[in-house]
Amino acid sequence: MTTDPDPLLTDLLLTNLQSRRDDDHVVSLDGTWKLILDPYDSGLINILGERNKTGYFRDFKPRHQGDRVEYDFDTSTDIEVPGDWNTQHPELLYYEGTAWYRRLIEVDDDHAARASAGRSFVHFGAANHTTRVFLDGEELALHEGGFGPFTVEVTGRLSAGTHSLVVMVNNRREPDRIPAMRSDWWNFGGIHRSVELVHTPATSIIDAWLTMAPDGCLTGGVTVDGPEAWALEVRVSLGDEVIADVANLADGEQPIDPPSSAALGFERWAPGAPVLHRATWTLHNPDTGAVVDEVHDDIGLRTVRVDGTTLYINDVETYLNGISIHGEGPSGGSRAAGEADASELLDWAEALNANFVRLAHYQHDEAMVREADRRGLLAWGELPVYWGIDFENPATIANARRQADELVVRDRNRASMILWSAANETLPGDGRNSFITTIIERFRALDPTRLTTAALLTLPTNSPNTLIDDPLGEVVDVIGVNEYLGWYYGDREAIPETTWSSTFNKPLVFSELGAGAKFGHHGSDDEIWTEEFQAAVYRAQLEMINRQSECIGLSPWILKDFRTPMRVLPGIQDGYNRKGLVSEEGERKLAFELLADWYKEQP
Ligand code: GCB
Repeated sequence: MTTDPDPLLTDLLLTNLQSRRDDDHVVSLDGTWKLILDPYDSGLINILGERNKTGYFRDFKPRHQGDRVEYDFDTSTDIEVPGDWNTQHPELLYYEGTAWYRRLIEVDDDHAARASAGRSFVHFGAANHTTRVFLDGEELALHEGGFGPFTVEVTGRLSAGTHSLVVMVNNRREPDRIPAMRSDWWNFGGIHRSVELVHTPATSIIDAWLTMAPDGCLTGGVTVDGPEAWALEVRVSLGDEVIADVANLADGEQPIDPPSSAALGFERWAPGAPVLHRATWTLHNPDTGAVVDEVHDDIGLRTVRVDGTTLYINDVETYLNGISIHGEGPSGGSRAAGEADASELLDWAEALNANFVRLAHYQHDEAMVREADRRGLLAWGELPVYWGIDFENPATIANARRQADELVVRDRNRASMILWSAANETLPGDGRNSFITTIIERFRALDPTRLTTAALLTLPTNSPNTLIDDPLGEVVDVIGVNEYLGWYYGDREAIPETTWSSTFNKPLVFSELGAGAKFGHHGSDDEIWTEEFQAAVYRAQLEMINRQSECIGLSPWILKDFRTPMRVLPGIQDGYNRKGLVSEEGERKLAFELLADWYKEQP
């Protein structure tokens, strides 16, 4: 099925928001919003299938007695943003469909004057899955994808007074979406990350990035937009040093290519030893010296590369002692959001002595990657290209590409981020191969400095010696191996003797392995669902992994038990995948200490 893309489909993304927050140019729209559920989409479409003229997006009030308005945001349910709707109202736990959010924005005279002096944007950290944004009844943007950030321009629309921001969010599973019909995690709906109103000058820096290439040189880019762009330049500084001046700003993104000596005096960022330097991009008029706009970011400098089957960070051979993490908060089984959740999840990763986190299976909250930068943890970022994707559908490919852009453009200033993952457990085939190759090429075009990967569904063949020959191995830089020896297949006793290699002379990461255990459930290590059983699988796996010469690390499945409708075994799963090393409330299972000890012993 091919349809023309909706003209309101947005690909605008304003980055470096932290800088604008520091400078007081951001107004948070988080807090209590109003919510109307709409399983039949009747707030958008009337019975003739046309756009509903009195739809919920109009946020109508009856004007006279007898005026028929069949909804009222003011007296509807409250909902907190950021947050999923499923865990805020018990009756919405399984709700999949449309919900309408409304937030009134009060603009005073000062605020209106400030807005009219430049540009204004509403920035969404993420909303799952398809979002339509309306301001004062007018539709401004459509966004597809449940985990990527997006920005909607509202310049000229914020006069003094009260404005109605209405957001239609739909999380129905559809065959052409990403993810599609099935995933082993909860389909949390709603505006689950922060919403902010951002003010910038009329000509402003839309995106600015700087990172270290594998050869130790700095590289990056800057995008300026606005009527004065042609007359301006961007000065790029690192700490107190000017490292580049960038002109030709009217022509879209411009590269930043400082001389190779530019990075010399700066201490490197390394796993376990994070050092961040302030980078500043100053948009100015080179004739008058007037500063028009400025953004900054705290950036770590490190190199990452592979040579054959070895991974090097700052030219030091590095082993990834990792753990996979879902974007679910540390307690309460709801969608994770913000710094507090990121901090607690990464505390657990550090308690495990991990130096690496696989942020599975979709784009996590930006707070996670920023926190990983501050702590010196390496990270893997991933797209929700998961089971059952419609690989042949051009609209689905276009959507995946946009999601790739959102992930890379948001996170390419982060030293922690070393691997862009295009997919998880996809079945080989021409359509799949070409789809994922397109995504990998997109990653490389946007950011040639990092490595690419995909977690492959790797069933052991020719056991005990598995040879990985999935054609995707040719495309990626690092091969992710999801294997569940001792759980979904294979005898636990045989695990230590198993070998894994590929035909590609590339590093392997054991991106998933594990076993289910209910916290507090004890017994013999042959008794399924006990902590002892899970620990025994880990023991055998670690013995096996120790012997794999092509392996550069592992990210077992998974840090914490997480909600999923696929796991229904009463008394054991109760709606949770139990492969966590900690329970959904953070209680540590035996395998946690076992892995923590093993990581401590690693060089
Ligand atoms: C996998 C998937 C992951 C599942 C896990 C499991 O291979 O990548 O999303 O949750 O297995 O527990 O079965």
